[in-house]
Amino acid sequence: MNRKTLDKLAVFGGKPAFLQPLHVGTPNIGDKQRLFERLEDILNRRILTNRGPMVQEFEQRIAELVGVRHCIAMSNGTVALEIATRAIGFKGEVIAPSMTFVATAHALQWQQITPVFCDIKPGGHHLDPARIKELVTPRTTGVLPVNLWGRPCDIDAILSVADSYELPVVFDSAHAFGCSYKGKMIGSFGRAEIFSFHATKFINSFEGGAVVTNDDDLAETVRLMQNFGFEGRDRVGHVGINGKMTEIEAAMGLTSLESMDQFVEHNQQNYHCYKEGLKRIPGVELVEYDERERCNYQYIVVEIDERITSVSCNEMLEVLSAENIDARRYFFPGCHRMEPYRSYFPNAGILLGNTENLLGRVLALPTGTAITIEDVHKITGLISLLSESGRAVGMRLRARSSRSNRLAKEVLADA
Ligand code: T4K
Repeated sequence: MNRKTLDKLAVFGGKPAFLQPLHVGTPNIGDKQRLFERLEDILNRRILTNRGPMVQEFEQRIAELVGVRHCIAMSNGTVALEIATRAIGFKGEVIAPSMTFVATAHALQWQQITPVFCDIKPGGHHLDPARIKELVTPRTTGVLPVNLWGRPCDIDAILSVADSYELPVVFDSAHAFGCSYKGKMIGSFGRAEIFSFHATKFINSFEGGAVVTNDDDLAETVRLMQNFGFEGRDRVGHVGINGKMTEIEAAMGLTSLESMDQFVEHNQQNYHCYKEGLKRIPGVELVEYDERERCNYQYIVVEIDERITSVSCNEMLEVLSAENIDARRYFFPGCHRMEPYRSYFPNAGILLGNTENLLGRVLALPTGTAITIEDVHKITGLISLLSESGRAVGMRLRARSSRSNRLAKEVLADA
C-alpha cells in the first residue's frame, strides 16, 4: 500500500469507514410490539417481580429448549454462578480457567472460594482436562469450566476427570445458550449450568441469567437461596440473597426467545461472511464453530499472529477503533493478571503458558443483528488491507507513538 492509500486510514487522518461505532454486543432486539403488549400485561396485573407469571413462563421455555427439569431465572449470570456454586457446597478451592470473563472468578472469590486457574488446551481456548489433576488438592471442592464463545469445552473428558476425584462440575455457559455438544443442548451437563441473558448476549432479558439443572434437590436449594433463603412466610432456612429476575426482564427474555431462529440465521450469515472474507488473510485466523452442532454464532473471534501480520493485536485494535469498529480484546490480560488474583498468585502465569500465549492475540469483532453483511464486508476488507501493508502501518504507528513520547518528554522537561 502506498503512502496515499495509507493516509486514507482513519488512524492516519482519513475518514472513518463507519459514521457510528460498531460494537461487539449491540443487543439483538425481537418483536417490539410483542414486548409492549407484555409490558401492558405486567402493568395491568401489578405483579412486577417475585417470580410472577412472565418469569415462570420464561423458566419453562428455557427448561424445554435446553431439555432439563429445572430452570431458575436470575437477576444476572454472575449471581446465577454464585448461587449455583454455593447451593452445591463449593468452598475452599475450585478449578476454573483464567481465559474467561472475570465474573467466573469473582463469583467464587466473592464467597471466599479460591479460583485455582487451570491452563487451556494447546492451540485451543478451553480448559484442558489433562491439566486438572495436577491442581487437585484436599481443599478442592469442584470444577467450573467455561463454554467460551458458545463453543463447548471438552465436556466428556472434564466430567470424567472430575468424577474420578468425586468433584461436582458447574459449567459457566454464559455464552452458550442455544448451543449443543454431541447433539445434546448445553445446559444439561454437570450438576448445574448457568446462562447469562445480559444485553450483549445472544438471547437477552436486558440483564438476566439462569441456573439450569436436572437435580431436584439442588433446584429447590437454588430457588430458596435466590429469595433470601425463605422457606415460607416466616421461616428462613439458608443464607440467601436477592437474585430474582423481574417481570419486565422476563418479558424481554420471552420476546427474544420468539426471535431466536432469526437471530441465529443472521449471526450465521455474518459468520460465513467473516469466514469467507478472512480466509485468505495470512496471520488472521477465525475461531470456527462446529456447524454439525447447534451454534448461536454470537461471538466472532480471531487470533492474530503478529509475526505474519507485522501489526500487533493492539495496533490492529487502534486502526479498527479509528474506523469506528469497536473490536474487543476479550479476555485480556486474563483473570490471573487482574486483582485480586494478580496479588494473590503473582506467579500464576508460569502454569498458564497456553493462556498467556493466546490472550495477547485474540480480538472479538462486531456481529449480531445490528451488524449487516455489508458491514462485515467492510470490516474484513479493512483487515485485509491492514494485513497486506502490515509492515508499513506498524512502522508508521510506532514512529508516531515514539514522536508523541518524545514530545511529551520535551513538554515535561520544559515545565
Ligand atoms: N461468565 C462469562 C463467561 C461471561 O462472559 C459473563 C458475562 C458472565 C459469566 C456473567 O454474566 P452477567 O452477570 O454479565 O449476566 C460484557 C457483559 O457485561 C457481560 O455480560 C459479558 N459476560 C461480557 C463478555 O461482556 P463488557 O464490559 O465487555 O461489555 P459491555 O457491557 O460494555 O458491552 C459491550 C458493547 O456492547 C458496548 O461497548 C456497547 C454495546 N452495548 C452494550 C449494552 C449493555 C449496547 O449497544 N447496548 C447495551 O445495552 O461486558
